Amino acid sequence: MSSPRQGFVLSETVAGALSDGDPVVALESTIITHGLPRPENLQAAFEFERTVAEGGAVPATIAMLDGVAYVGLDADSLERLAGTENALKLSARDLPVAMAQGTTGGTTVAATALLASRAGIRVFATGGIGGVHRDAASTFDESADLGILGRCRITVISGGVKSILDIGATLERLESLSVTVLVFGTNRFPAFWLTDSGHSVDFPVTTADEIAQVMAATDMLGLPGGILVANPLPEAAQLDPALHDRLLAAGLEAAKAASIRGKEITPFLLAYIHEHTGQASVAVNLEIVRSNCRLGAEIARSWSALHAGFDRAQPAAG
Ligand code: PSU
Ligand code: MN
Repeated sequence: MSSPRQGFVLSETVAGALSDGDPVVALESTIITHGLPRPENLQAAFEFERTVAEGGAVPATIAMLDGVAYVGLDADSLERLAGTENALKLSARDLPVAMAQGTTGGTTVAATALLASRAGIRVFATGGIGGVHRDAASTFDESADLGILGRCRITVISGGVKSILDIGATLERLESLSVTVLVFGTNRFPAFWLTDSGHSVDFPVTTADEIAQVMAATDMLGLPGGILVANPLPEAAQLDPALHDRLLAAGLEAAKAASIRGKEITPFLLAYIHEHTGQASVAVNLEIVRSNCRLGAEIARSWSALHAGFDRAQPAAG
């Protein structure tokens, strides 16, 4: 299977929006293949795209189909991906193998961020990002999401980091990698299902315009990496903390008992928690991603507006 030169196929809609300087928001697909139960996953994938569109930005779902990486998927492809039972979970380093072997899979935050930034997309909305696992001191298990965020100019809007991970260690690694971490509306870093992880950050931000200014300053300084925006749920919408703590402990035990390792750990724990909360954790999960899609669209609009301003301010420069 031959692949296009730049390593991905850009949809016409997304290409048009990018060349016009219109707002675009990238969306990942591991959440479709491994993060949500079927058949909610397809409905959710459509809904995330709709939410971005209603927010005034063009959605660009990114995934690998038969060895071709797509930036911007049409409805048929999205349906095929969501229905592919043995779809792979593809991090950045897996992309070249999938391309060579013609396989199909969902792209993780790392893989999506890489492809999006190569395509010129600056804003990416997701659920939770990967991070440092709780036993990383002995297993070295740290998601490639962190390293890629340290190297790609992209702003990722997330619900923070799930408590299945070591959140404190994840924040430390983001600091080491010079990833700017912002929390929307507060300085309390969220733990995805929970509004407050118990960790705080130095920089709360309150508007999308402010985030776009941070992006512009990142460019001016030549910082190589990205920005992580954590967008906490309001307390009334979070998962019941007592239920959360119980399930987390049981899920971690179950993973250990089943000797789950490496890239299987995150999907295993997510499935375990989804299964054992009935619909409660799935509903919270969906609300988080919707909320991130809304904020992502807003940031993408601020970014476009700021850029239009730059272009007017420096018409013939260079
Ligand atoms: N965390 C979540 N939901 C997810 C994932 C992480 O709360 O769906 C997915 C994302 O695609 C993320 C990936 O990039 O898992 C991280 O996997 P790993 O820890 O194996 O790098
Ligand atoms: Mn891992």
